Amino acid sequence: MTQALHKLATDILQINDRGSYTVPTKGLYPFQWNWDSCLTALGQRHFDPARALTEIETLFAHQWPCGMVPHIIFHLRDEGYFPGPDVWDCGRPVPTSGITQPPVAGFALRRLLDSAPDLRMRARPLLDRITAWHRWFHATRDPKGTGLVALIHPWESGRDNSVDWDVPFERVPTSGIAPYTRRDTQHADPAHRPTKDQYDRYIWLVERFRGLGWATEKLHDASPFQVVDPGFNAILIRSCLDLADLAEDLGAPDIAAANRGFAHAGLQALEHLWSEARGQYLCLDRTTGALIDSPSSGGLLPVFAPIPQDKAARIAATIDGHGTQYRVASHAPGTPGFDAQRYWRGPVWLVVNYMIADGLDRAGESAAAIAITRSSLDLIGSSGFAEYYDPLTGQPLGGGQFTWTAAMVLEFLSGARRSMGNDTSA
Ligand code: 9WN
Repeated sequence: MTQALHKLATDILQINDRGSYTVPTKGLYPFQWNWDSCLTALGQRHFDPARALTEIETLFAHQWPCGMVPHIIFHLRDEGYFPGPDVWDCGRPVPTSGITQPPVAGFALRRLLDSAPDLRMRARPLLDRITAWHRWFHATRDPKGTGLVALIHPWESGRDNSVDWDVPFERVPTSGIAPYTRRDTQHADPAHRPTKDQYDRYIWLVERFRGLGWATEKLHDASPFQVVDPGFNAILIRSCLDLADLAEDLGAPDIAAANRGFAHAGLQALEHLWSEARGQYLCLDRTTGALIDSPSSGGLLPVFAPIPQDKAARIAATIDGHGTQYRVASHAPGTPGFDAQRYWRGPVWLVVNYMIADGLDRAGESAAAIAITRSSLDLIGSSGFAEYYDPLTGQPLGGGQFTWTAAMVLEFLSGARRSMGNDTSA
């Protein structure tokens, strides 16, 4: 079983490999996505570490001069995706989008180099580039210096249509946008994708930012959507800490100090987002200053960063409390807005499982980490390498032959062998 999964996962990574970057899946997502690529590198490291490093290098070759790393790089033209490069119109030599995604690069680079130390010198320039991205976040997305950065578009979170965004999204208009044709609903079941109303608002925001010439220093204040996502910030904090460790090893104390400073401020501020009632963290609507009482996986992800031990234990209990056949549901079952099949409003995503399990393991919650690992591998065994899954039934949903799902399987298999005494062959 283990060997068969390993082979299937490796095949998917190779099928979706376009030479120097990997597409998330054929058809639905024909370009390079930011956090997909970084997590994909973790899968590639198991059979070709040098290729894994190329994946991250290619992404950073398209970093903007201001430090922002775009969420999509449109390497080749493909009419199969909307919104394409003409809608974004960012004026880059190779077209990109103009917003960003969860900054998991620092974490991924460190994990890659831990298993491939011979690549460290080649990877050295990435330390400066990733640090420039972290600086950009704090300069442009935390203008008042709170310690936490805000998203200005739901796509930045990577959890596009989470229930978390429903209230702040009401402030984004739907009128006045250019007519458009969605492509995603031609590749995947519309009942499992975001709604038309949500797409109208996604596009309104893109047009607003485009109207400001993509001057990234202006966009935060100009956006009617400003949300502090605890999961996104935890990923940034973890990446800062991992990058700081790498920088120390490679003799770059200034890079280490800058990243530790960001992480320290972030960890302190994150505690203000804790909800004792929910047993998890919550998003903050920066426009109103109110916490958003929506129990989604974004509030469980902070365990990926070194949060206090008692909070990690509560997060493990909260996940147990979901009571779903497969973990981790992207929104707490039985609470308002939960939809077992609609994208980020309920389904299980293996990348999120991986980061939560990794954090729980580091926090000493190894039983909870193993439960997630086992559940993830069971899901793949029964439902294949889908984009996401129904947490109640395991039904595969969205795109198939999905790259980051395959990458996470390789990671789970290697971690499972370590933490479960090699008993995953059953
Ligand atoms: C918009 C590629 C991406 C992931 C996101 C996921 C989805 C895009 C879309 O696909 O978002 O960025 O068009 O639906 O939500 O997390 O990076 O796999």
